[in-house]
Amino acid sequence: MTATALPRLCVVIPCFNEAANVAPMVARLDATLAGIAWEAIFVDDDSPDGTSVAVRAIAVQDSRIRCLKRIGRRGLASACIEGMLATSAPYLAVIDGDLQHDETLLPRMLEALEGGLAEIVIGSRNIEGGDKQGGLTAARQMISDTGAALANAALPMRVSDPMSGFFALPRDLLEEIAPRLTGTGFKILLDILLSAKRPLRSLEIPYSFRARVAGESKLDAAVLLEFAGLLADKALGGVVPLRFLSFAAVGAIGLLVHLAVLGLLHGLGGVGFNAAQWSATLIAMTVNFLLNNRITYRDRRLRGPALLRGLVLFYLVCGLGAAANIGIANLLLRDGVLAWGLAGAAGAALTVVWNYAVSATLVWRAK
Ligand SMILES: Nc1nc2c(ncn2[C@@H]2O[C@H](COP(=O)(O)OP(=O)(O)O)[C@@H](O)[C@H]2O)c(=O)[nH]1
Ligand SMILES: [Mg+2]
Repeated sequence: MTATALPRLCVVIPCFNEAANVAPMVARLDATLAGIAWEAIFVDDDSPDGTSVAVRAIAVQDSRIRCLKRIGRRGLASACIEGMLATSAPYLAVIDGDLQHDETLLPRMLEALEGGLAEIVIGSRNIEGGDKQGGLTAARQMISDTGAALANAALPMRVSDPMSGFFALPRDLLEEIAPRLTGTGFKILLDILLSAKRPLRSLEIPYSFRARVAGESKLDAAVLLEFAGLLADKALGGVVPLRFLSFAAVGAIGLLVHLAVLGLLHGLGGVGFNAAQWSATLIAMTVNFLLNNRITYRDRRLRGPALLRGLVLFYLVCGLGAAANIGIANLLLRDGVLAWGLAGAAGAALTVVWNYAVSATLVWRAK
């Protein structure tokens, strides 16, 4: 067997339920990258529509096409990172697998990197010549604009489209930054720019975001929350786990729900305090569970029978947590260690940590 030369460019294509877009994507890459040694890695999170089957059907005849299939995992950012780390090509590009990005930019991106014009080249919808209207609804556009403004406040350099999912960089640079990446959520480019520890020399090339033809978008309002989480994580130097922040924020919402229900039932409705307290606790725990399931653990989201099982477990975990909260607060108070306010706060803080640690391992265990 003879060895073949290493490709210059590896195109990393995150995809989830994009089976219908795989063959057209390969055909477009083949056309636009003629004359360049390239390979493509489709990173598929075990899509139910058989995306990986579609990739492998092409891969058996074309060794430039590879499939990185992850089981029991979800996440755009981590898919991109793992794809980028799975190649030895000197230059990397990331592009969506839904044909919304303009792949004809790739040769220019590679040229700019090879020519040393920039350390990172970004496909941008927000500069002159770019068109952001094409594939975005008004609401998505607003999220994107708000995000870009917030991101620029946190970044050491100006980037007009820091939320872009279409960019290219040398592998060396990615490997240098990789250990510091947060790797959760959707904003892989922003993660890279924030983790670089120095302003990267960037070049933005305008393009028009195309409308989706096949498949559907996986982004929703939770993305903005996730984005806030990414900024918080970077601001805190990655010491406090993001999930914990999200869990604690959901807990704070639960507390408000609890007080509101208690006020409604006991204060306004004249329901006895104990009954009102029990109802408020149950409702707040249920709201907490559903929010955590949707936001904090969206990548391990429970559905169907598992959702019910999880809810019951969550009641148990929180019930124990509440008992411990009262016990600890009483102890601290009895021994005169702390004043009642501080004793209560210490009890509550321990409860959040307990609830977080135990529900992460029992209710939403990683598969
Ligand atoms: N591997 C992987 N790919 C994903 C995941 N979520 C989204 N994608 C892919 O990331 C790209 C961008 O996602 P999309 O939903 O189109 O985002 P939008 O274009 O901003 O609406 C698409 O190619 C998706 O198939 C995921 O959890 N895992
Ligand atoms: Mg898309």
